[in-house]
Amino acid sequence: MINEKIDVLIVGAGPSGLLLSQLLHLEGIDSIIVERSSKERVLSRIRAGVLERGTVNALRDAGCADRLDAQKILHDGVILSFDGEQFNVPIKMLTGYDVTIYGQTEITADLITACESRDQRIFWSCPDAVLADLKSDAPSAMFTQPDGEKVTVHAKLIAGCDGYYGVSRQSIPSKPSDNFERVYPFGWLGVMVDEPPVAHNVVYANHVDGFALASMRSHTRSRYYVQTAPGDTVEDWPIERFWTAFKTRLGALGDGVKTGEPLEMSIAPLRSFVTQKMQHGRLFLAGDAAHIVPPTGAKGLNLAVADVRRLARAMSAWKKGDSNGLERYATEALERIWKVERFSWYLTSMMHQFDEHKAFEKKMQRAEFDYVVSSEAAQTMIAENYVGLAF
Ligand code: FAS
Ligand code: PHB
Repeated sequence: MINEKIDVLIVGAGPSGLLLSQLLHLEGIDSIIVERSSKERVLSRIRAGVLERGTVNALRDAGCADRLDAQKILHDGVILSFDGEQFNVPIKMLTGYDVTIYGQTEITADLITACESRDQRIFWSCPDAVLADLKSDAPSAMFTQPDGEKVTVHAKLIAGCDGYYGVSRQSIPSKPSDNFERVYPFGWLGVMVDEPPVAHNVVYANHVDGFALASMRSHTRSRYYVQTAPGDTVEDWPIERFWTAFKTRLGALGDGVKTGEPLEMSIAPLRSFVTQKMQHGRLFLAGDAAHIVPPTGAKGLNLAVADVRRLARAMSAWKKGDSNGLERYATEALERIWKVERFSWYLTSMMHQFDEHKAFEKKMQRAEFDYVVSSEAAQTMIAENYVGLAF
């Protein structure tokens, strides 16, 4: 039993929960984190790699960006490829901003290091958290520690940072009309390999065989993806099949791909999802707990950080007696969330092969690419979304 009533209970020790605890600590707000998985499992996850300016600034504000600033790679453009024809969108020339390459895995490690340096209380490997009394002024969470000890934490506020499959959103009464979802008829098979990246910028490629993405983690470690059919598993994709598909879908650029044995291979499903119910009583959702974007456009992690910055600011004001930010949190967060959902849906729709598409839809995809190539206005729309809308 945790006898004292803490300020904030955070559910989930992914980037959202860890960053929130760090930002709250800097404001003198005490929190406890409960995490379903072990620390090792959390640290082993491979996910995002492209950071918007707002995300980098948030990590700097949190005092967790030293390794990022030492190791980062800056990109001044992003390459769109259509049936082997490439176009580099000059994002820095059009917006004045770069994007930063630095893996989410590293961000998680940096945030956990910061938590441990200040003895942040994190209950790892507690998969059964139950939230209660969310509409009261003393909401609580009950969970069981690995040694079997039952723990009850009473808090003044609860932050649901536990991702799409977490308990927090499930604890909010909602109607079907509160939630919006599009499940895409394909997945992404991701490969990490210790070989130099094929291009100096990230490449999004639409090819008649399917989508491919060429990214990186450093100048010697590449992160590559190909679109896969619904129901495909990693077992359906021996590495030789992956390399053949990846090189083909990149067109002439594919000739320069340095192949190798994968450090990791995994398939992620693609969906767009938003719940309008980001708040219920003293529970506030942030990150993937509230929304999911297809990874085309590299927005998932960045959108989560935007929520966390907004929620941390609102909780800091609440601590000083001003609850307006918390009352407006969901409304203001959703305004930006929908714009980011739009961009992720737009790039996913433009750059993937859809079985249901007929000749007309395929022509529309190609026309969109040709319009971007011919129009600085269209390039600027892509650029300002890719570097990150202000928050
Ligand atoms: P997360 O899902 O990262 O973290 C939630 C945490 O809560 C996890 O540690 C989980 O174990 C924990 N949790 C869950 N249920 C719980 C419970 N009941 N009790 C306690 N803890 C609980 N984004 C990109 O921009 N680019 C990408 O390439 C990309 N690839 C992705 C691949 C995969 C497989 C997934 C799932 C997501 C990917 N994303 C990508 C999106 C991803 O980066 C998220 O946006 C980011 O992890 C969001 O962070 P969190 O909101 O912290 O959610
Ligand atoms: C990555 O580097 O993992 C990455 C880059 C861009 C995306 C998605 C993932 O859109």
